[in-house]
Amino acid sequence: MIRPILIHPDPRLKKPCEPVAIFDGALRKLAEDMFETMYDAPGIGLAAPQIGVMQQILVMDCIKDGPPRPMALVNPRVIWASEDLSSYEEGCLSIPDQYAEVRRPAEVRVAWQGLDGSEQEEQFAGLWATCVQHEIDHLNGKLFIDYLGPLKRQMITRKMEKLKRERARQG
Ligand code: K1U
Ligand code: ZN
Repeated sequence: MIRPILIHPDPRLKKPCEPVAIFDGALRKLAEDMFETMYDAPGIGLAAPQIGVMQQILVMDCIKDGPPRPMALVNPRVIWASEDLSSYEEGCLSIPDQYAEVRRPAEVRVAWQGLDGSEQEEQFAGLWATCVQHEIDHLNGKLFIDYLGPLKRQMITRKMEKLKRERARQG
C-alpha cells in the first residue's frame, strides 16, 4: 500500500522516533508499504516518520542500474564515521523539488536490526553512505535543510508552506 508522504513543515518530521521493540507481521507490513511508497515516489530512501510513523525504521535502495537491492534497517545507529567528508546535492521526498549540497562523512559503518530482529552491520560508501545518513537524520527529527544557513532554510520552508496551501486548496 502506498502511503502519503508528509511535507515539511510538519511537527512529526522534527521529532525523534521510538526504538522498535516488537518484530512481528505488522513491522514487515510497514516495511513493505515503505518500499512501495519509496519506489513509487520515486526515491532512493524513506524513513518511517515521513509517512507519520514515529518508529526507528528506514528503507533504501541506491542501485540506479542493475538488480535492485532493497534494504530495511530497524533501530540503525552509526558506529563509525570517516574523517574525510564528501559533498552531495541532496533532495528529500518531504521537501519536493528542492536540492542543496550537504557535506557528510564519506563512509560510515552502521549497525541495525533486520525485520526479524537479527543484528546486522555494514560499511557504506558513496551514495549509500549519503542516503543512510540522511535517513538516520530523519529518525532523529533532522532534515537536510538543517545543515543550511538560516536564510536558505527559511526560503525553502516558505516555498513548502506555499506548496502545502496550494495542495490543500486543490483537495
Ligand atoms: O529521505 C528521503 O526523503 C528520500 C531521498 C533520499 C536521498 C536523496 C539524495 C541524497 C540523500 C538522500 C530521495 O530519495 S530524494 C529523490 C532522489 O534522490 C532520487 C529519485 C529518483 C531517482 C534517483 C534519485
Ligand atoms: Zn528526506
